[in-house]
Amino acid sequence: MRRVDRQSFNNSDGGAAADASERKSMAMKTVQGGLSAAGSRFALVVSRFNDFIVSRLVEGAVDALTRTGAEEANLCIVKVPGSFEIPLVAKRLAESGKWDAIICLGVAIRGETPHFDYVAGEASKGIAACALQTGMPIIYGLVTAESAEQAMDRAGLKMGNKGFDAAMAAVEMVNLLKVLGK
Ligand code: INI
Repeated sequence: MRRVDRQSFNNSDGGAAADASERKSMAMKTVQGGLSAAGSRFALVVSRFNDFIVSRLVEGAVDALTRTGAEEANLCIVKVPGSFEIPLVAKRLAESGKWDAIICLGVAIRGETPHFDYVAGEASKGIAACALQTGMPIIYGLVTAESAEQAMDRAGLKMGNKGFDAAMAAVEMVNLLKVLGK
């Protein structure tokens, strides 16, 4: 594979630089997590607010986990009142040492409330902070949408299922962190 990067492009000795670049890219290692969930343990933190849409995210997430080999006995759904409560519970679960990844699922709809921005913003910041503080894969599976219709599209209708995607990210991250080690 020939990689033409900015350095080789700017070098007057274009051919030699390109060859050097090629050698470098052949020696370069790519590290990524595999997609087997066998033997891994996942907790799903699930908001009850907008349950009629969030339940579809849960279905998508469980589908992804079981398709990739997770055993149902290694899955646990923990329900919280709303997305705002997700980070605290995700942190508690992460610190318990019982799980390999935490998958956070919720739906915030702008049209429904003026405090959408606070709920969505705090939940997002909290989930990110929680992952960094605990060093665990704490996966962001929140749908933020302008309307219920748009949220439904992202929960299994026109635009895939964000719950499925979040679970796949969780599986990949568990395996990536294993490869990277401590
Ligand atoms: N919770 C959500 O999960 N989604 C929302 O859209 C939402 N809005 O917009 O109000 C929402 N509010 C509840 C919030 O998460 C807390 O449960 C509540 O404020 C109690 O702390």
